[in-house]
Order: sequence, then structure tokens, then C-alpha cells
Amino acid sequence: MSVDTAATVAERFRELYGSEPEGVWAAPGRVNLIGEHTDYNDGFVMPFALPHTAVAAVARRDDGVLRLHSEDVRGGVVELRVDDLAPETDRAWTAYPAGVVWALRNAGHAVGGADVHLASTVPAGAGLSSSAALEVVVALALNDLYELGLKGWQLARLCQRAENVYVGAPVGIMDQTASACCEAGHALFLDTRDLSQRQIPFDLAAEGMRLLVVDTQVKHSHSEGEYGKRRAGCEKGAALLGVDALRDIPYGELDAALARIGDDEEVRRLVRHVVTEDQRVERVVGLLESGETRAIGPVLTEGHASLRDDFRVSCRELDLVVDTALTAGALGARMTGGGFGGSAIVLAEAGDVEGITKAVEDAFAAAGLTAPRVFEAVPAAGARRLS
Ligand code: GAF
Repeated sequence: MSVDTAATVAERFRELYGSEPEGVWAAPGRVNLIGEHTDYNDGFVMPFALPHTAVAAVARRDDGVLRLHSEDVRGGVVELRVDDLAPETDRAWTAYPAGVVWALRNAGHAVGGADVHLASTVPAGAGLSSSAALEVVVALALNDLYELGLKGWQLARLCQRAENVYVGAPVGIMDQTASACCEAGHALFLDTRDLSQRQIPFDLAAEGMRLLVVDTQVKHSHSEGEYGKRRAGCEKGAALLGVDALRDIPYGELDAALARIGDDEEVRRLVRHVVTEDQRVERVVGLLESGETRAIGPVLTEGHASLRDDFRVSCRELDLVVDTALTAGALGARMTGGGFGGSAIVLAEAGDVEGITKAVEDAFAAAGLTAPRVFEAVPAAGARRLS
């Protein structure tokens, strides 16, 4: 994110509020390399930050008023009172930043009012964590301005609480932690049980490869029922197996665990996905750390099959991207994020990128689908202060 962007966002703040912002902050969206629907099972994930960010110019207020404005949403400044913020009372975009203020205050942090102006380049509804970017950028700004001294993972937990309780979407902790804690040039190997982290160098260009993000343009939302149903099914599986979370089922004991579930085929499928997906994350970490980067391709593709057949969160468009990219020579491909639309990722040799992109675009056109948006993703920086 350039200094220009910070200056533009600050200038717009001045126009809107007639005063100086105290600073400008940025927080990125993410793609997840591997580890899908494992975060609310206390499992492993491996996201990296995108160069696309939510940017916020912010100034404190001492009268308990919270004013919110977004460059990306039609309508003017929304004015709220921090004392009146209450869970599930807001169905608009403002629930994300207001939810963060609520979560900070609800956790006992001395946060008062603020003027906030936001502008984001993270595509909304594309499975690239546009909501988490909004939450984290506001959390980081208030953390700095109100001198709360919270670390990235603590801000992530508060942002997740904002989304779970205030917005009412039962998401896990991956997206907020990715936005808050990722580092440029690295993927984040995160244990979602205790939020312990390892930054794994991930420089595909140095090895002649690329990672493409293909936004199918099929919009999705986590507050809708299917995500919550999968989560409830996983919790049922853990309860049937007598463990705190599916993370506690070792891969080597999967068959025995499935046998114990009996004839609840739906739960068996969910459990199989989560346990095998945790193992795929560990395999990918091992391959990357031993320099066998190309070998992660088939593991990504296995992950897609599991999300499609067992977890059942893929859709026709995501499957079309994956199948077409693999036929056109990709090393691996999978949907990324929650599913039911959104984006897929494709790992490819640099020289195959053009052919794969064209093949995917042609396949969408032939199927009469809206053209997908394809871009290359290089791991970018996590949340930070710009000015
Ligand atoms: C969405 C959620 F927000 C994450 O917490 C995670 O569960 C993901 O779907 C699936 O891995 O992005």
C-alpha cells in the first residue's frame, strides 16, 4: 500500500470530518494455502496476506460518538454512540467496525468515540477476508490511539468475537489472525488452538512458480446457514467421539474414529475432512521446509477433493476452475476460504500461467458464466500503521 493511498485516505477524512486524522492504518485480506474449515476445530491453517488492504484514517473523540464512513459503500457518514452498541442490532457494513469497538469495550478496554474513514481494495464476498481486514484495521488503529498495548493475536481474538457475537457470523480465528500477523514473503503456519505461529518462507517466484487467485465472482456470506451447519456438524462429531475438538483425533486413528461414529454419514464426512485436512497442512509445512515446493501441488488438489466431496462446500464454478487449471497443466489447485462461491487458488509453473488463465476464462465463457477475475498473489505484509 503506497504512501499515496495513505495521503488520499487522510485527505478524504479531512473532507468528511473537517479535522485531521491522528493516523492511517492498513490491514490485508488473505488467501489460505491449505487448512480449510479446520480453525473452528482447533486445527491447523496456513494463510498468507494479500497486497489488497483495508485502509483506515482514524481520530479519537471524547464525546462517546462513533462516526463511520466507507468509500466503498453508498451512503454518508453513519453516527452511533459507543454506549448504545449492542450485538446483532446492525445488519449493515458498519457492524464490522462498530463490532470491534463493542468487543474492545466489552473486554474492559478504555476505548471511547472515534471518527473513522475506510477504503478497501479487498474484493468483498470473494472469500479473501474483506470483513476481517475491516475489523483488524479498526482494531489496530484503536489499539495504537488508545494505547491498549494489545498484540496481533489478541486483536485477532477480539475481532473474531466482534464477528461471532456482534455481527452474528460463527467464523473461526484464521482470517483475523492472518490479517493481523502475516509477514511479507511468508505463509503463516498457525495452530488455532493456542495461536502459536511459525512464519514459513514462501517465495514461489524464486523457484519459477506462481500462485494465481481466481475469483469466481460468485458471492458468499458467512452469516448464512451452511457455514454454521458445517460447524455444528463438526461439534457433534467431536461430542460423539468424546474429544474437545476434532483436532484431537490423530490422523492414524481416523478409521477407528469413523467406525465409532456409526451410521451418521454426514458427520463421518465432516470428521474425515477435518482430520485429513489437518494432516495436509502438516504435510505442506514439511514439504516447504524441506524445499520440495512443487510437491505441495497434489496436496492442495487433494484438499479440494475433500472440501468438494466430504465437506461439501465447493460449487460448480470453483470445481470448474480447479478441473480446468489441472487439465491445463497446473501443479495443484483448490478452493480457498469458506466456499459456497468466492475464490480458488492455482499453483503453476511461471511459464504455464498464461495458458491456464486463458483456459479458465474460456471454460467460464463456454459455460455462460460471469468472467472470473484472475490475479497473481505474492505474500504481503500484515496489518501496520502507514502514517
Ligand atoms: C471463513 C472463516 F471466516 C474462517 O474462520 C474459516 O473457517 C474459513 O472460512 C474456512 O477455512 O473464511
